[in-house]
Amino acid sequence: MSEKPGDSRIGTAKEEQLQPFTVDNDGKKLTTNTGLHVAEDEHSLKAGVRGPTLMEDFHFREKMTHFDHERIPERIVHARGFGAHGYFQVYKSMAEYTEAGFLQNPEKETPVFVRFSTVAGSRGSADTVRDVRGFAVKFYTDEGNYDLVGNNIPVFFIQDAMKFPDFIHAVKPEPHNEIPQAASAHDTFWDFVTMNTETAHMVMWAMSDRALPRSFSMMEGFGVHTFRFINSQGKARFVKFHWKPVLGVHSMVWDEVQKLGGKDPDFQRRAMWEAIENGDYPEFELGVQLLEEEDEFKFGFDVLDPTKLWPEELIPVQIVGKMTLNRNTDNFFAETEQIAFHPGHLVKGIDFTNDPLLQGRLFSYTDTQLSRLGGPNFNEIPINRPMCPVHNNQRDGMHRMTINRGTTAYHKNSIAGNSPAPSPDGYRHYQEKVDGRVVQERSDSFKDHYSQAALFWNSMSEVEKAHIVSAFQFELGKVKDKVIRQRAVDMFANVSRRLAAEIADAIGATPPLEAKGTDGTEAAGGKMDPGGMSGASPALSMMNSVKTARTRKVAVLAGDGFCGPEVRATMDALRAAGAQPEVVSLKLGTLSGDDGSPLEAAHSFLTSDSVLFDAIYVAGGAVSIGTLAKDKRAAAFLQEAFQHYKAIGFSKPEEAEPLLQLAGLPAAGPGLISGGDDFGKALTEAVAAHRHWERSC
Ligand code: HDE
Repeated sequence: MSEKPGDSRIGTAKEEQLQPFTVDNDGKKLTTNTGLHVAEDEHSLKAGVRGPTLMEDFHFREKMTHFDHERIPERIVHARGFGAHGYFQVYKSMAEYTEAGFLQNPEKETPVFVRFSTVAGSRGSADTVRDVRGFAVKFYTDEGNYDLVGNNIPVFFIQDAMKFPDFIHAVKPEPHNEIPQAASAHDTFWDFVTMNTETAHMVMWAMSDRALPRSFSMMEGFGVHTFRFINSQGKARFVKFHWKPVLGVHSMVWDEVQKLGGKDPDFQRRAMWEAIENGDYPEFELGVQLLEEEDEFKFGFDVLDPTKLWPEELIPVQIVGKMTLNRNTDNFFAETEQIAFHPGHLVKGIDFTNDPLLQGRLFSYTDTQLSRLGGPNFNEIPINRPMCPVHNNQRDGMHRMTINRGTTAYHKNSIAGNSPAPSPDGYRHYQEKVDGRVVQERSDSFKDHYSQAALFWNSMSEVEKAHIVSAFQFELGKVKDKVIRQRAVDMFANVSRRLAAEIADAIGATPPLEAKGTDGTEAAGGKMDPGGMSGASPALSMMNSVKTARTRKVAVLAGDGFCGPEVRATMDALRAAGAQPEVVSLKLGTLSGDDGSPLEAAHSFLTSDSVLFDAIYVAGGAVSIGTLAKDKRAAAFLQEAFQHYKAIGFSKPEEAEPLLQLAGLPAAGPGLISGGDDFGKALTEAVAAHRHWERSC
């Protein structure tokens, strides 16, 4: 059982299953892999103290051999990831729609393991790069493992799996010099985008702040493809899956994520690890959009096209349950690295559709595990084992763990009474009627590449639009080939002429003809009817998301002589709202307040940085502020937080004046909280607001 701080739960069934495989070395004697106690682990066996090393030193050889083979191939995509354990509970039975056992009983807790990831970067790349985030969930249900292998963006770049290797080759570092790492701002990516215009919609998302999430627990998840729910009467409906973060959907700004890449490349994994250790468990509600089969052709887009979303205003998202991540891994490699997801790991009551992207994934995921995990027995690795019994006639292969008894390994047999036998209530594929010629073509219904890209653009607030424009300007500004740059401008003029004109202006390209600064309604040439929408889907903007101070980190800038009562009251108010105030000072150690009270400085200006925090509170007390006002690093801390639209609090403007002056900051303005009777409450609200975009920086 877990006894980690913050883990209030007794432990999950999965944890119990993993228990026999975990090993604790505390107080144990060192052994070889065959269990022999070892007397020497620092000096290899030599012929004389200065002589050659001897082959017969089996402990040295075993130690070195194992080390030489420690690495396995990293994932081709989604190599950089981070995982945690948790559980899922449905709010009410979904029996009307699906037979899936884990969606029936609100009392039932189904263990899960979730792995979040970036896509393009290698395993050691930075967490905060501009990229899509993977959102893969393995449900260890009583009826077998179910994997919902999704992303934090509801659509994908391409429509057919055939193009996936090409797309990934284009976004990965260029092959001749392996540059740039974990970035799409280079020629081959934009060449691919502009030569394959089905990418338009997803590229709009990738250039938006959705690709810069504040944390894993503040991003949405999407199954992307259309799946099927099937109930016990055999009735099927189309379904799209959504994960909605309880903390709301929030992102960072570009300058901030770039700095974080250097200041703390582990920023997001550290945040999730610490949140779980602190008992601030990341929570996500599961939502479904359901569509009757007879409504399949009712919309202006093809419901099987993975570059299209179903606007929530047309097909509402029903919230059906919640996932809570409450336990960190014991071992990154054994759990997070070895977990093997596969969209084809299904349970009864859920099936695929003919989405051609999904169909190709069904082959790829098992195939890739064969080389990544070294053979066909990867489902026997503890993290991948189902919670229910496994009985079949599959045998042998590299790394086989199971010791199957008996003489038969075939079906049908009479020797073992024909067991294991298929059961009539087992999984059956949905009996969809299929009709057509064998062709290598794309359906005409997949050929509109711009309407939903324009829908996305039109749904953004002005702040979000401005961020999208500068993302394009940056990315295309890094493209060396002027022809590709121009093609991008011309392509995105189909989404919005204003967008294209603003991109062109920054990258030395020719603006699209008739650049009038209009929105996508005009640009899409009358095709703006993604299913009866008026041209905008408010659900796509992050501006109206849930706002809370929970888990937000607040830097408390203080020196000796801080105002004890004020600092205690303010930090208490922040903590009461779930925020985490942490003291930053000139150096580490214990500070002394004007009333003699102690305050532990957990960080110094050397070990910390403004980008690691969501907000700043300048502790009151003239002496403390006077000390800070002599240190340019304190001013830089404030300036940067101001430029990143973060809340900044100081209780007395006149007292804070010297520091504000050094930082060149105004004493009043959006997100600048000062004075007032209920300073702690006002600051907490400003922290909860996430960012103060009204501020002009
Ligand atoms: Fe993946 N994808 N993918 N993908 N994908 C992999 O599988 C692939 C796609 C996604 O944390 C690989 O085990 C193809 C869409 C996630 O371990 C590989 C196609 C979506 C993860 C693979 C797609 C995803 C992967 C690499 C187009 C969102 C990480 C290692 C047909 C719905 C899972 C591995 C984890 C990983 C193939 C497109 C999500 C190579 C062929 C669309 C979250 O098999």
